[in-house]
Amino acid sequence: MNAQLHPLASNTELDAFWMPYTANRQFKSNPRLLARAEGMYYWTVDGREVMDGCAGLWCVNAGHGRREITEAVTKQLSTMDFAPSFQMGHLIAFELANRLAAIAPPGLDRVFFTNSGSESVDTALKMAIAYHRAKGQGQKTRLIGREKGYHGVGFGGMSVGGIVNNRKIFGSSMLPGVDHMQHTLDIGHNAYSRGLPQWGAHLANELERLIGLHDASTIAAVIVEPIAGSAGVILPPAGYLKRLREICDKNDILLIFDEVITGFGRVGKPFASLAFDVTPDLMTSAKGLTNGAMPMGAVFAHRKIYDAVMQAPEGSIELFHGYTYSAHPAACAAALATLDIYTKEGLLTRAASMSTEWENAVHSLRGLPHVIDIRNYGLIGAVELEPRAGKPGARAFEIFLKCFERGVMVRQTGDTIAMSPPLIIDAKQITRLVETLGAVIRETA
Ligand code: PXG
Repeated sequence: MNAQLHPLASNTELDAFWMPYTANRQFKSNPRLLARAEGMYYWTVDGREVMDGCAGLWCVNAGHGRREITEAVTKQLSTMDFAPSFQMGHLIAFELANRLAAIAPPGLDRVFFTNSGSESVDTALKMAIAYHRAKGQGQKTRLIGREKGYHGVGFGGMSVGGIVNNRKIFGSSMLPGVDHMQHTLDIGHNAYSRGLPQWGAHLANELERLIGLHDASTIAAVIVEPIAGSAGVILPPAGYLKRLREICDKNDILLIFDEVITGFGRVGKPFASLAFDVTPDLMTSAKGLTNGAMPMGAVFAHRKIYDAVMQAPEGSIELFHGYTYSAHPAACAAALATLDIYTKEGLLTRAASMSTEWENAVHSLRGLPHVIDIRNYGLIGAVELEPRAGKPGARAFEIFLKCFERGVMVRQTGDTIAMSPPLIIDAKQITRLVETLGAVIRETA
């Protein structure tokens, strides 16, 4: 299962780079090195074409190598490379915030810039706490996440997250005052659901149990991914998110949607909140915001949150929070060019028109050896495999490696293979992606 190597790789010293979320030793003994990207494809250092079935890491929604973005960033860097956003401003940051507010879910028209999804999450959690304090409810600080949730790797995001491998070694360093609802993956009831599963809206009532335990007066916010990505594509049962919204409203608890992967067209609307018709109070984003071309995140806050925090004394800094690179000019330029492409090419809604074709393709893998569930929504698909006895994740990892050798890039997480192609994918490319995965599954013991 050796992915083909370029002679360059063996000359390259690979030890110094401690790679993120990577089996470093496995990788360095057999590296998969990418060198170039265009449209739907990567090319490896040895010139092999690999179809991108993951939009990089769920971020390159308009496909690779978009000249408009390169040109906008280049122009911005040569005009003004950096400008502070602390007590200073530059115009395209305001322009970008306005453009984002215009496509945001209703009311979420105040935008705070970060550099990643993890920073967006920690920012949103802090905003929730700051909001209640500004309203004279400083005791509302507790945060509720969900099992199998992924909210990045900051201490806040890790604490509200619910993926055990991300948490267990950091044990007692988690934020205090965090609790978790149960997740919504139930293969017993919902295997092979097409789109949203019909069973499980009642799982949202778990929030009432936690309110019963902690009391609403101690809880600031609930954070969930509308569709969980990292844990292997977990969909909200029909009606589940609405029910969460109702319970939050009844108890003056803020609802945060982490839309880092679902934002910017992945589910057929600009945001999952719009697709599911449930409006959160805070919404995190990153990834597709710049088509992955520059690191950038954004938190969308409901105006009521901004207005409450703005009650601070005149002339004082209202929220003691921000990043050196918040609203970095080059990132703003990339985001503006990206939004232009999304608008011009209809990419924020294209996943809706491709979703039936995508759904049929992904579900055609049903019945293959070891496949136990298939899930899809928008241009997201996942195939769940039965784990090998005593070796969780091994089968899916082998499938990931073989797919890469055969020229398609998919993502493996646990025993799930996830796909989230660039939103420009066409019917023939869908067929090639899914058929390659199918052939590899068929021949993997
Ligand atoms: N929230 C969510 C919902 C995410 O999916 C983050 C926060 C953190 O974003 P940053 O930019 O700090 O990495 C994420 C990141 C995968 C995969 O294949 C998913 C992510 C990252 C890498 C791989 O599922 N999500």
